[in-house]
Amino acid sequence: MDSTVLDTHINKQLFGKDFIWGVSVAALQIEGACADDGKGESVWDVFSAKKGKILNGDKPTIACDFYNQYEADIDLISQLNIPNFRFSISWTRIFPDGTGTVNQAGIAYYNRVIDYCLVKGVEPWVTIYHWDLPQALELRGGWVNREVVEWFKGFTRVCAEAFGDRVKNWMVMNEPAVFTGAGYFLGIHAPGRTGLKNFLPAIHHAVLSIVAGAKLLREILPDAQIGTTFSCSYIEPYSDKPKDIKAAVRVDALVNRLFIEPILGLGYPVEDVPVLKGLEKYYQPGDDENLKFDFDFIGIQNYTREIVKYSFFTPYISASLVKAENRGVPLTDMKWEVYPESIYQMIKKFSSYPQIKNLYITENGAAFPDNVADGQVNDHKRVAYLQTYLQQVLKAKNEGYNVNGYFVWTLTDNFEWAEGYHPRFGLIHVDFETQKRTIKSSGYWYADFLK
Ligand code: GCO
Repeated sequence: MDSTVLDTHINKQLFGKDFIWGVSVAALQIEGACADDGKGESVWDVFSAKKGKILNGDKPTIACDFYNQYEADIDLISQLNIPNFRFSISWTRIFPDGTGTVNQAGIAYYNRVIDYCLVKGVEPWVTIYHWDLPQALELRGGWVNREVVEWFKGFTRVCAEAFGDRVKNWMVMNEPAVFTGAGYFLGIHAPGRTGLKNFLPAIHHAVLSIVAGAKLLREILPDAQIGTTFSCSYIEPYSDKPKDIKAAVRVDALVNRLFIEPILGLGYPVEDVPVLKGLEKYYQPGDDENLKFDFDFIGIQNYTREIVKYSFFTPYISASLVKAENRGVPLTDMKWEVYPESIYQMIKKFSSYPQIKNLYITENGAAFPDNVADGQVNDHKRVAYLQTYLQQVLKAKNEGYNVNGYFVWTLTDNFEWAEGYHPRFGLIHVDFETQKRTIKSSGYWYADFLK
């Protein structure tokens, strides 16, 4: 990376006064209180209780105890001058069994969170689904069962009707590629299923649900801003060899195009990933219309890039990733390459779809091994990461690409899915024994930047 870029000043004004600044979290990763006040079990509660699934046997049972400490944490958001807070709704707090009877204590809890945000001048941005499917629904087939579309609509309707008078910004679903890929193909995330017979129907039912949820939100809340969020990584071939270049095209289709393209009316990227032809089996008449929605915004979430090479032995896509740890590049604690240009390339890529009206970066951030010393956490690597990625966002914006907001992942250190509590992504350090919060240097930096 060009070191002169590091020296250039970066300030909020350069992004314009309408640019949206925020911070993102997800219910399962922070709330804890996993069986309190009538909450039902999610697939993550069940998956994390199984041996060997989560690093160090960690569980989301207590997490950051946000359920009980939300006021203090929202105070911290306001203290850090962060105007927008993106969080998700736990499906099993609202419907302990996924469908059927509404748990009023769950509604009351999110009302308290939303109301407290508004008292503190923090705008709530709600993600309806961030991966914590009710276990009762998983037992009925989960994302593999087409009925999930109706279950999801039921959940969406209750959220819209309960919170829509105060919540103006909605994201239907978080990163479908990750919960279907890791949860229904690789089996490394909840519910731990594997193979195409789970993966393909989960993909199709996720797209149908995103669109059905969005249509319902628009119907119930015609003035709301409606979006949905996707993970994306800049994909580059390992060499100039045609085999590597083609392998990179396939991985790019799977990682970056699989969900956005049907939603924009372009269909699944079947030409580049022929195994996706198997999706046809799950189609029903009229589905083409039910795969499309005209979103007000698309959230993209970028952390890194991947280098791809041809691999004879990898089934379905004949491609493999060249691990960042073997490439001698700077790494985060997730062993992801620090590569700021990735976010620029992803903004460019998603901006190139004329159907997308507005892009926000709904997640970007990094895990580093942070320690508290003398009451301080000097996480200069995270500060540099955020600054250099933001410079690339600014570059894209200045070149006329359609990016209008940025949310840091994440507020506090939290439960990082299969990696447990080990990777620390927060602007605020959490001592998980005592629940003590310590604002890191990056938190102070963001506060100063946003002042
Ligand atoms: C995701 C999720 C977050 C993660 C974050 C870091 O993007 O995977 O939205 O829940 O914690 O991305 O891996």
